Amino acid sequence: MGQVLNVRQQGAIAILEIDNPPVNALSHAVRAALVEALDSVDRDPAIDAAIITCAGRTFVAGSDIREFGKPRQPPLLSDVIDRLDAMSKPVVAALFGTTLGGGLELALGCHHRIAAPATRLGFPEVKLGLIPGAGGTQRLPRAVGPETALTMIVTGEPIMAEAAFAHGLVDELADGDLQEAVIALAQRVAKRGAPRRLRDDAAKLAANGDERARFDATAQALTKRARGLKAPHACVDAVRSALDLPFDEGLEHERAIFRELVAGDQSKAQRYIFFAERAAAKGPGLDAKPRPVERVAIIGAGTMGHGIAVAFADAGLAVTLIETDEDTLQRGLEAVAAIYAGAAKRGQLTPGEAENRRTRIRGVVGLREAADADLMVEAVFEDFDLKRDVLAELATLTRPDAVLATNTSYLDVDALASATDRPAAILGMHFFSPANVMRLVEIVRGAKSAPDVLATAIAIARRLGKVPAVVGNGHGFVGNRMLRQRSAAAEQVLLAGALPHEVDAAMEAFGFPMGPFAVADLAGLDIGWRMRKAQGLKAPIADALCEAGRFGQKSGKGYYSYASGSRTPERDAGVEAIVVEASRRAGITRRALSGDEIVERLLFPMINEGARILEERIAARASDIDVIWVNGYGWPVWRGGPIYYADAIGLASIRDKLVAMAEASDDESLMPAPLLVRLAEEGRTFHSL
Ligand code: 3H9
Repeated sequence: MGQVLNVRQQGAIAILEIDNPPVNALSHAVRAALVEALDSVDRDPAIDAAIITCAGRTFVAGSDIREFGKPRQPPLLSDVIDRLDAMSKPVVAALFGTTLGGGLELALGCHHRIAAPATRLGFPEVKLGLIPGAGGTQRLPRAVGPETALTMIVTGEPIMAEAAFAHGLVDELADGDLQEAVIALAQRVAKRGAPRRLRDDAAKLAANGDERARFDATAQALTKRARGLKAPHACVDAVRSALDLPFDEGLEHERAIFRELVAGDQSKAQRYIFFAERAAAKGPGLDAKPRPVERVAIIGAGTMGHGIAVAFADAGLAVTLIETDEDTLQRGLEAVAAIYAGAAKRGQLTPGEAENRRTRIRGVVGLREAADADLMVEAVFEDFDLKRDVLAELATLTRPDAVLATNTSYLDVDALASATDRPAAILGMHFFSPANVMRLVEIVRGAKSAPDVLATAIAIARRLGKVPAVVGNGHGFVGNRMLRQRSAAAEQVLLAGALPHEVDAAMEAFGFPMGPFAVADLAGLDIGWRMRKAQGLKAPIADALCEAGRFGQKSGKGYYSYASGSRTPERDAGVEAIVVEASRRAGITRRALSGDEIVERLLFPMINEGARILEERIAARASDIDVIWVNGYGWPVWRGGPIYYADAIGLASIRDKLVAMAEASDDESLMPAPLLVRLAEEGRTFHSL
């Protein structure tokens, strides 16, 4: 291991520079070197103050997540911060880049903080199923007040340096050179005598009755959507102890919670997803240099097209949104305006920023307008011939180095590409609706997609703040192919005896934000109906609903009914009669199904399809499937994804249940996939592949 801490001296100031690429995580070597360096700063009479800073692209972005779950090796981060508390000389933190988690705790342990203007500061631990574990929940409320601290810690969202300065989290902003500014600050504070410690500063904590009521209301609002997650509640618990307990007892309470969470199943699953997300766009042929992208054209201003346009505009890119006629274009632009008006109304964006983003999207008529774009995303209606014709025309209009992406949910990307004269420039970018919100993008690798075309799509997806997962070309790719199994199983479960609300309740209890039938109503039932008809397939209940004009929320009724203007599903006796009648016609005697049985019958066929997808190499690794389901389909992150879940249950048990389901329903397609059978026989997991 190279040197992880560079120590140098400038006059009477010691500069401790952490050098642990890529993100200066606080691994054991860094912690040990810091304690040693702080000891020697305190001992050295020639030193008046110290600076903690970092080499590379960022100040410390957190503890080293890879060390969690392994035996703890002292000095711990809390020992480093205790050492800071015990210093006789002031220590100043020079912040830039992403000052996160343990990095922010280290900074809060220092006696002064200065930040470059572009710095982002936050506690993302909650996203790993954790709370800050080295004093963050006790020192942040002392620095910024309980409510701001609570919001930062429970949401995990970072704030910008300017806001941090306004809240008192940093003492100064460095307008010019950070290194010069921090030295000047260190020289000034060196003259002031004993260091100022946050542990001694309770001024912002003095919560009166009103403040306390506001704190409780904020806590309740922030945890409302926590759905099965333990960490958000634990964050509230820890921050509240900053108000209720003396500092050292608060620290002790925080540590106890952290230790419990870090050893628990939820955080383990969430840490697994953290690394899985970073792996999902890596692999052979995926590390080419991306082509530069500044100008983007989106073809089609429908639901997907305008949502994708907003995603690009949100990331600061100029977008040309193209339609075939003025009326359709205007409807798309109105939808864009409505999205930004909503964001401004909810306080997510200032009215000025919302307007800035809206005007980044220029609406025009005619494909020719795409000619100078670096990247085109075709998002026209999901119809093979239409998409083929649009892509073929784009290929003739645009520059030879432009990248052409098709946003398709099911279609054969190779067949689309081969209808153009530039198949190497083409790939799939499958966005999820609403495209400006959902994080997943399936990057569909065509047989001929050039390596730098793939790299460009991956880089741009990251720039949009999305999670790219590279998948192979095959009907429905990964996510929708598995979803189809779940939808078929859901129909079977209704026929067997369950009602829509029972199925939805079971899946929500499992941790999905919405049950499959509520989702179907939201998405619209007619698309699936049309697809089934085209393929000669039948789903007696879903078909009967569509035949009765029940297309979901848009028609005010689907699996549920909806009061005018409401999105709340209500049980509908008419639907329940259709379900019962369908069972009767199929000769099935209806019976009660438990929540557990419903969950197994919906999820195991999906997992089985995942095995086939892995066998066919449509997904390169088991964890890619988990990334897709967590980010695109609402799979509860604390359960780690369907393949992670399958491994946890044990593949032999899933194999046996699938066999039983196949036999009971006389449905061969439910028989366990060869890969699942082989792994189960060998006592292995999907992740061992
Ligand atoms: C914590 O601090 C607990 C404390 O309260 C105290 C405990 C007692 N550790 O994301 P990128 C790797 S919990 C280890 O692609 P970007 C990452 O895997 C932590 N590795 O870059 C990747 O490796 P590879 C709280 C880490 O520029 C590489 O660095 N902090 C860590 O898009 C580049 O990452 C967090 O949760 C880490 N902490 O984004 C912050 N962080 O190249 C987590 C990154 O092999 N990190 N790696 O795939 C992030 O959010 C982003 O990485 C960051 C940079 C925004 C920093």
